[in-house]
Amino acid sequence: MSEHPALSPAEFERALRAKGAYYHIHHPFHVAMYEGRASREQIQGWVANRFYYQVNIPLKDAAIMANCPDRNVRREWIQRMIDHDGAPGEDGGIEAWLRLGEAVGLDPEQLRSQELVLPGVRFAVDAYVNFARRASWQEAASSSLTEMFAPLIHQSRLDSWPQHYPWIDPSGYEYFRSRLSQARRDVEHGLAITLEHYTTFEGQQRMLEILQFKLDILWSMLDAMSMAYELHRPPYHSVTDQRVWHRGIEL
Ligand code: AHQ
Repeated sequence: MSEHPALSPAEFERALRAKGAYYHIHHPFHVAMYEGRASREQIQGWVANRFYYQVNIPLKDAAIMANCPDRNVRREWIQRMIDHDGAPGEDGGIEAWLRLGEAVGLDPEQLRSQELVLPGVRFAVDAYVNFARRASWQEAASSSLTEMFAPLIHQSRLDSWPQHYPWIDPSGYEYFRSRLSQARRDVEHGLAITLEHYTTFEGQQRMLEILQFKLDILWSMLDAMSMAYELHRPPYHSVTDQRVWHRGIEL
């Protein structure tokens, strides 16, 4: 039996929201973006690397669905996959992200090839998907709650990019607009699951640890991008000035 009483739902939610202090909105790479100090290469690199995160979100959500025996939860959770993959014959968030890629001057095929994805970004995103595959569906569902802070970050892009980056085609901002309402709806569902599932002090501490894990994922993605596009130390920079990825062997 725990020596600490469980936090009340209001106290627990306050503790979750306090983690916003570590949200990647505060990462210097993002701050430079809103302040208009990001280079074209930094913005293009961010879009190309975040594409890997976006195409993996449906895999993460499918893993949660596969582990969840609760039909009512699945019926609601499936909307997240549809938001990104698109309903059959319809565009979804992944197409919107490809349009963001074109808007910043990237070829959609280059995004789809994932050749610009940095190892550090790949490792962070894969850690998220693999966590969702092996964790309980409740733990994996609650790890999405970094989106409590997401509407603010999407709105800050909509507010700042047009004035700072007139070279970006404004049609590319559709994805950020779509997430303002989708994220709020998803957080309501994820928070309800979280407040219901973690009812002991230990469980609540575990959830805060999981949320910190997810915050670490988002932060370290930007660390990899900072090394490559701000500090000009991309992977293997000390042994070649070429971008390194496995192209297949020329026979
Ligand atoms: O575009 C984002 C998105 O679709 C999701 C899904 C959600 C999850 O299931 O973990 N998290 C998330 C996030 C998206 N955009 C990020 C951004 O900064 O643009 C924020 C990120 C999140 O806060 O977890």
